[in-house]
Amino acid sequence: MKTPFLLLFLLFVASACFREQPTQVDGSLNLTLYVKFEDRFLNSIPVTLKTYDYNSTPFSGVTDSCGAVSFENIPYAEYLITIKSSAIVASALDSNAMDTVTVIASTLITPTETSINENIIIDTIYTIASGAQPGLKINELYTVGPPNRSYYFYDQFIELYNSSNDTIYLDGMVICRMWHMLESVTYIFQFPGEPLVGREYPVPPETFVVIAQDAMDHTNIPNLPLPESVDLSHADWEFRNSADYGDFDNPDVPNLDNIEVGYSRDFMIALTMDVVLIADGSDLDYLDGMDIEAVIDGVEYASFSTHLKDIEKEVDRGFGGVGLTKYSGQSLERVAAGFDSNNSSVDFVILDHPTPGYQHE
Ligand SMILES: [Ca+2]
Ligand SMILES: [Ca+2]
Ligand SMILES: [Ca+2]
Ligand SMILES: [Ca+2]
Repeated sequence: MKTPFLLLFLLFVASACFREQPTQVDGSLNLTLYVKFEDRFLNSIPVTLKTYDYNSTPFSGVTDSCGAVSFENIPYAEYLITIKSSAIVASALDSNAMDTVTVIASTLITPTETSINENIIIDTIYTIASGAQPGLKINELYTVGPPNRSYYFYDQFIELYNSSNDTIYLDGMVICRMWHMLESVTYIFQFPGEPLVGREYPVPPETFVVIAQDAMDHTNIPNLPLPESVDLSHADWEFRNSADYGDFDNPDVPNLDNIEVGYSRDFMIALTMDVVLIADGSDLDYLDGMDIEAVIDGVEYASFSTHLKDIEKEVDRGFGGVGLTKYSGQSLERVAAGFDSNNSSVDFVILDHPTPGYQHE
């Protein structure tokens, strides 16, 4: 029964030959690529080369023990280099240990006449951890509450940032507080709209999105002076559990609602240790955890350096927030807007004050 597939394949090859791309090449190229992650060369990594200049099948190779892969006598052309592979890399948390993470790269290599010999290219491809590519990021987590003696932390907010060049749509996305690893979701609140296809709630490139626990002016609570809190009355969104009639609802600020059956409280995260995820809404079956394929970004934070991780290293290789202090008004923000190496130990800094809707200087 293989014949139909073979026929289809031959038809495909035949039709591909009728396209207008040239099949004669203008010369050849010897290309050597070194593949690195951070400061380490990676061996045994599959590398794929594809050119759109010629009608040719992709080339593939695997890096050797020096982290190099060579392609000889390939057509002289521009190539798209792609890598997606698991790799053994230095641990983000223990300098004596190694971790397995998925590394990715997608880079164009263009032969230029400025090369010493234009037919020989030697270059280095820098891979990044999967999850570190530009996109929608959890940019700031303000969790600890303002200075106060009333255990007030209802001014918590999460700030997102679109670090990509494309508009991203929040429709149907979910924000989760995790308990331990992807298998255990503590809370799951969802943006309105249809996941993956909805186009109602755009986030243009380089835009911040503030999601308040309660979208009110927390500096102006009756009989509770909180001058160092934040005015979130103009937040972009607020968490609002429609099963909790006591949960404040600012009519001018749209809501993310709880979707967990039987849960009737607000979206609250722990002050100094937790994991927060944003996911694309393709996995709403929270009882068996969250599919890693659905995760857009995840951040772990903990106030003490000996903390053991509560989320997979594929989501976050480290954790931010060492030194966070309850009821101090501190906030945790990426070092630069959207900066993400998938290692919150280096991606985040503690600020003295939160910065809802903007990046600290
Ligand atoms: Ca709320
Ligand atoms: Ca509202
Ligand atoms: Ca990330
Ligand atoms: Ca901010």
